[in-house]
Amino acid sequence: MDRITFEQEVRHLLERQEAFLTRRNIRLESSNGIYHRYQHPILTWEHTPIFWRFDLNYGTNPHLLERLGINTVFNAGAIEWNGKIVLIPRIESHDVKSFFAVAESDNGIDNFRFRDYPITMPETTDPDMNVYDLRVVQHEDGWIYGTFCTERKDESQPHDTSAAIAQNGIARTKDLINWERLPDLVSHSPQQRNCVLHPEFVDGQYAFYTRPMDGFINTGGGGGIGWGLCPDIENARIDEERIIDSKQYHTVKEVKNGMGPAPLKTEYGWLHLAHGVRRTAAGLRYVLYCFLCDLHEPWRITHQPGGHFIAPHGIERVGDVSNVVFCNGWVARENGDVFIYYASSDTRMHVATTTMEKLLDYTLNTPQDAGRTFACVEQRKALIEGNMPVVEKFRVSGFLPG
Ligand code: M1P
Repeated sequence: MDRITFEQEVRHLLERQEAFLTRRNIRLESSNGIYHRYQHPILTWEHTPIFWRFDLNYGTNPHLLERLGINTVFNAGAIEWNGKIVLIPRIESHDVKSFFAVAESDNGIDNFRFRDYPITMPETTDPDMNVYDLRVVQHEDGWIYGTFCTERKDESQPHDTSAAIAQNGIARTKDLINWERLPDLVSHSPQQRNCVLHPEFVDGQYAFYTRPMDGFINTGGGGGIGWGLCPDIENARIDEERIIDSKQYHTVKEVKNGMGPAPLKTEYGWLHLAHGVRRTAAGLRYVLYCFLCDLHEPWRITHQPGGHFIAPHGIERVGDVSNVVFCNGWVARENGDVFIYYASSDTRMHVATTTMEKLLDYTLNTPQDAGRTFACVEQRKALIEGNMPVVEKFRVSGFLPG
């Protein structure tokens, strides 16, 4: 390619991306009345800047080849910051290392744009092999915290090249630009993932939702969402960890579960979004579910609707790890809107929108999992029975066939 063609090609790349980044997202009709999905994913590898991937200098890249590819953009932390919606996703390069970067949008629905540089996340004295799934929490101590998974080789199994140890990394910032890395969370569990900092002090201490695990993939006997207090965030240590939401046979969280984003404070209690995992013949299936905890005893669940809140749908079912939805970021706005940022199949980010009023109605009034088929049929029959007078009216008026 000669220099003039090279420059035209660069311009073409940038123009094409600009058109893609500025396209509008369309709200889809809701199928359940609870939330709306949107036509397009909000973040994908194609949203990452061209200058993160290509060397744009003719002298060193005359064929305009991509030098450092991006594979996927998913599992984003979220926060409303200076009037914008800020997402911090897990960005996975072709080399399968993940990193964090800030993407911002004015409306939280479309036109998300990455800042020029990724986040420089400092290391501890024990360098991370990989970091991912950041939860962003504005804590009442005045800091914004990021808690994330840090993964390192399991040196006790030198011959198993996939043996890894997951622990919870902690960093904090005041401006979402400069991050101070704190020592990793210490707990009695050999592995930790999906740890989330509670936004307020509890009994004067920091409080964490945890997910103790025996192995890197399998949670083993201690599976479930845990809770523990920690007096010092600068040397975070949980001595007593108790399970507050256990995995359970023949439910959406049969194999494992994990906390999603930090809970939202409401007048009825702390509202949570978590993921539950079930084993199927096609592999693991990840769905999202909600529950509410007591305002003054945030470790005590008061309401838990049965079944899933969001499950993979359509194109969401397919990706690098198919049949997965995962959420570690949501934003409750002052006007009552709630934006739920969820990823599908470890590949891309989506938004679903609802209101706090609807979310609370869903969580407070959706029946619990009745436990077994007979009881579930009774539960459904009660719903149908209550509806029959309405159905009859539609039948009499000819709107429904008799
Ligand atoms: O691949 C699905 C998810 O698997 C892990 O989540 P969990 O620890 O709950 O099984 C994480 O690697 C997560 O990033 C990923 O989306």
